[in-house]
Amino acid sequence: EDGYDLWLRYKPIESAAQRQSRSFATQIAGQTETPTLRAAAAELSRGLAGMLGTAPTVSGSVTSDGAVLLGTPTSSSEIAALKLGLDRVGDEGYVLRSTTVNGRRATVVAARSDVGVLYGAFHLLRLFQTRASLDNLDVVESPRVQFRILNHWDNLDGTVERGYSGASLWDWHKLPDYLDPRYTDYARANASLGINATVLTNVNANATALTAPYLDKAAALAGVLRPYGIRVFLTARFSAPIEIGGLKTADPLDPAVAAWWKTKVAEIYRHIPDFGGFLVKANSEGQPGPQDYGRSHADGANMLADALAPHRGVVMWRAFVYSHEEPDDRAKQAYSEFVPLDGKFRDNVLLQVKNGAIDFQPREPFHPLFGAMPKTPLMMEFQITKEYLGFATHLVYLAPMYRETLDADTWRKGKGSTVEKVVDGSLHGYRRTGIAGVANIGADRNWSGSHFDQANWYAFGRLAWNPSLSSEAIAEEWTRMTFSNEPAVVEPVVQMMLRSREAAVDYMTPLGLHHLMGRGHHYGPGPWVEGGPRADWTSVYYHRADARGIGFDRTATGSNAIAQYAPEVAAEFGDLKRCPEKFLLWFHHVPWDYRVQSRRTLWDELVVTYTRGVQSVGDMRKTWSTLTPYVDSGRHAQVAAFLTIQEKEAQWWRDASIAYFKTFSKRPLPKGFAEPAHSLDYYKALEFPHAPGHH
Ligand code: BDP
Repeated sequence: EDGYDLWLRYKPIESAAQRQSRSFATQIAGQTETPTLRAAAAELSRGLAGMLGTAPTVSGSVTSDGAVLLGTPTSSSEIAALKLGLDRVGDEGYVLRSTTVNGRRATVVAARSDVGVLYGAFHLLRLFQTRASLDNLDVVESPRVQFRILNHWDNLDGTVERGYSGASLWDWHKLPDYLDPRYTDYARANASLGINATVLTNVNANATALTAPYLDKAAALAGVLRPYGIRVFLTARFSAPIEIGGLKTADPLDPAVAAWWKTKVAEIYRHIPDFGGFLVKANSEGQPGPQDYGRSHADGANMLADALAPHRGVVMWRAFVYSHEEPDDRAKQAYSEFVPLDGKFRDNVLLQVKNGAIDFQPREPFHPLFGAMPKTPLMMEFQITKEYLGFATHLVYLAPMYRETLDADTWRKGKGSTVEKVVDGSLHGYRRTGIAGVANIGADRNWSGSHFDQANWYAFGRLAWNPSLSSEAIAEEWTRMTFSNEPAVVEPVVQMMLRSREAAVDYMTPLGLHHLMGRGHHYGPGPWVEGGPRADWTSVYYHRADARGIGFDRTATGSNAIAQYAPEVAAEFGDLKRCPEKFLLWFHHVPWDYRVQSRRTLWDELVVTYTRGVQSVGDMRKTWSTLTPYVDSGRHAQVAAFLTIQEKEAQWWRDASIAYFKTFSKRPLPKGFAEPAHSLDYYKALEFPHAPGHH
């Protein structure tokens, strides 16, 4: 196996259990005349045939015991007659119910909409795939979040910004005439998770994507994705009116500019009638934006929102901003710029906020914007591609990281005001909600660059549908579907996955350290990085190590970034004694001899933690090596090889970091801990020869 089939492998169920499973899927019943219902029936056929060894018969209505009846009250009078109370599942939800139809035992997959039926079909398949009970089903599901959207950072030339899985999936050259079958498999995989939207193009946008030939290509893709409930979005380069419109300005308050966008948007909708809208990165890292004309982010977003409103499109405006002038603390900038704009955005604007205030680090405290803009729908932006987490060769399961942010308490409306409630809209009563994930999908056979990185795509999708799911439950589902239902596999693999993120934090950036990676490509350790165009693109800016200690003082004696949190949170983070140790050096500059919870000195604790990270990877490698009998050799070998790379590089991170920070701490390593294998100069001189994903 090469991983192409993802979690939709549909391998035969062990023979002992197959007969039992078959009795729940003798027949696929229902009228499936729309493209989406056809896709649902086709997926059921394919999945059940694979797992049961024989394809169920197909019938317009239920005629045998063990039928699966699928449809909506419109497509099926049998479903209409069942009175399933479908109103409660909304436009995308579904019901799975064991019942009797025409005197026959049946499992019903029903929804108000076709796409709900499709999602329900995938859920039913998942029950088969994970060997869950199929008796007495009474499942009622609906998504908690409205826009469950992937952000592809894909360029029109086929490269992918921060993508580690080969070239872009979109073959712009052959579109619109050739529709690679992979597009359909991509749609199936996303629909299996309930992902309902995708941004095809990079946030560092190219206006060419909005020209007629490219709109034809995007429309062709939209045509493939539509039956699977996926709407297409594009990134809008703010200066497009100049670059492709021949205007002299892109000033959002200039009537000619607004008119240009209105016309352009109307043209897009002629190509793609259900176009979702724009994702915009403006006035950030050199991208053009409204501030170039002395206008605010709200002026820019609202102008685009007005163009999209007649077509029911939305703007996802990113809050990841930082200006040309260096701020005293980059972590503070988004909050400072956007909080004053709360309530100033049109109805069809969502503000897309990264989970933390710096940039997708292995660990960041939650972004202070969450909870601070009650009148503006804030959507979450997670990164699925592992830009700062060892690319595709390091095994890091990201659900625990996503969970950590969603579970964080903003305290904005008292205890329990979690980020999860901000994002699902319940805390502030947002009318629109969304979760975006920066995709890790590329043209590699296994889609994500490694087998375990598929789990991060999977976990993102499952959490976008239901942001309360546990990391463990998601890992278990995924492992069962991707590798095996054998307890000898499920248990150790889930444990490995659950520990993996903490392991990476330990060997890369323990105790709240951040932004210490190699310059530019962001691979490997670079705590010594300094100089260059901006201080906040260096490592020394973030760790601030000196003879006294290490860490970024963000309390009142420093940048006072803690003041951007609710008083209860600020009090906790700002107090050296109360600050969670995992964020210690994020918020405090701490003396080397400070005693942490373990009673070790900070310096000793750092060394211990780096070392533990390396050991954890060694443990993962050993665990994986015991699974040879259970996992096909192709996938087993690749994971094993990648774990070997990861262990070597975890050691590199540890040794290089210790060699460097030692020059400040000037303290010996604790007893029994090995000195770095090489000198600091050796590590500094290492050049990472070729890093994908950085253009
Ligand atoms: C950073 C990436 C950069 C992206 C930027 C963004 O290094 O490539 O363009 O974020 O989110 O993480 O816009």
